[in-house]
This record gives sequence, C-alpha cells and structure tokens, in this order.
Amino acid sequence: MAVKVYGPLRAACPQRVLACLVELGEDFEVIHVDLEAAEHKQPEFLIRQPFGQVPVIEDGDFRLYESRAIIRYLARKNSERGENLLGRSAEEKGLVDQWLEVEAHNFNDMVYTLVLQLVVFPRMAQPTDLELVRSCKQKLEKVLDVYEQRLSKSRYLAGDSFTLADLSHLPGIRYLVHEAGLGHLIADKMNVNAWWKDISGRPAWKKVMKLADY
Ligand SMILES: N[C@@H](CCC(=O)N[C@@H](CS)C(=O)NCC(=O)O)C(=O)O
Repeated sequence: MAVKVYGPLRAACPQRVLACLVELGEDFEVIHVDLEAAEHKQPEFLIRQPFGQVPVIEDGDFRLYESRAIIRYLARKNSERGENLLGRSAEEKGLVDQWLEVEAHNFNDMVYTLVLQLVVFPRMAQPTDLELVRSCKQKLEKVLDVYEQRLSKSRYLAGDSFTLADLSHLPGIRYLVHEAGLGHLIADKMNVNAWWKDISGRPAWKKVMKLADY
C-alpha cells in the first residue's frame, strides 16, 4: 500500500520525506495541503498533525509527523531492502544521528531564519531585518566551516556512504542556493560544494525536484 504524504510538493519538510521515499523505492501518494489557504490549520488537518504543520504520513493505519522522525521510520522499515540510509556499524549509526541533530539544530535554524527574511517576507511585502540576516549568515558560515572540515575527511557526513544525514540537508541547501541567493556560502567551500553537487545530483533528489516542477 502506498504511503500517503500530506503536504505541498514545494515545501522543504515534505521534500525531505519524499527524497527518502524515492531513495528507498517505496510507493507513495502526495496529498496536497494548501498552506496559503491555511488548510493545515483546519480541524480536519489538526486531527492528523495537532501542531498544524506539514508533513504527515499515513502508512496504512499508522500516522506519523515530524519530517526527521518520518525519514528515520521509513529507513528502519526498509533497512532490509534498497539503500541503507541509517549506517551499518554502531559507530556509523551514531554519526548519522549526530549529523541529523546538527542539521536540525545548528544548520536548519539559520537556514529557516534566512529564508524567512530573504524569501518569505519580501513575497509578503514585509521588511527584511538586514542586521539579523548579517548575523545569521555569519553564524551559518561558521557552521559550514565545521562541515568543510568533516567533508575533507570523508565523502559523506557519516562516512563513505550516503545516509539520512546527507539527505536531510537537501531541502535547506536548495533554498539557500536557488531561492535565497546565498549559493556562495556553499560554492566557496570546496568540500561542501563537491558534497552538495554529489547529493543533489542523485536520481532520487532529481525526481523530487521534477515532481515539484522546479
Ligand atoms: N519540525 C517539523 C517542521 C515542520 C514545518 O515547519 N513545516 C512547514 C513547511 S516546511 C510548515 O508546515 N509551515 C507552515 C506553518 O508552520 O504554519 C518537521 O520537520 O516536520
């Protein structure tokens, strides 16, 4: 039975889930949620996701929200077949978890603020806080210095194979590069740039981009 994914194809968190489903070769069906019409704040949607955010999945009778919890669930469920996205040894699994946490707490927080200030607010004709943008960019550069160091030692964040740790960064970096005009933050770092080219060139991500009609 196909996994139902609730969320627009063009939102970052649903894209994280879709990239994972495509990597794993699992069937899925996207159920569009119109954020502009605030469908995600309506009682019918709040039954599925009480915080009023996308994505949510339904896998048969099982319902799950929080995109990083969803990708972990999907990867565990499919660990016997398809790509191994969780790491193999205890050490590699530990590193996958470590970099997933770094993505969620060190990287994503900065990207979220920058996208809000540079992409969302201008679209809504609201002013951009340039001081906040400056300090966020500075903080993100320091975070990416750590990535540069790490990626000088291994091809992927958790070692020699592509895992959830890498996958989870795809939507955020796409926003930086293609929507916020901050591609130089990636391009200026040799190893980070090579890693981004590698992971964004994977057929699964290209398929998600095609589905989203970019
Ligand atoms: N931690 C949540 C964050 C979900 C989230 O922020 N979703 C955004 C779209 S990427 C959303 O629903 N935004 C609309 C809103 O928060 O009202 C996850 O990873 O699933």
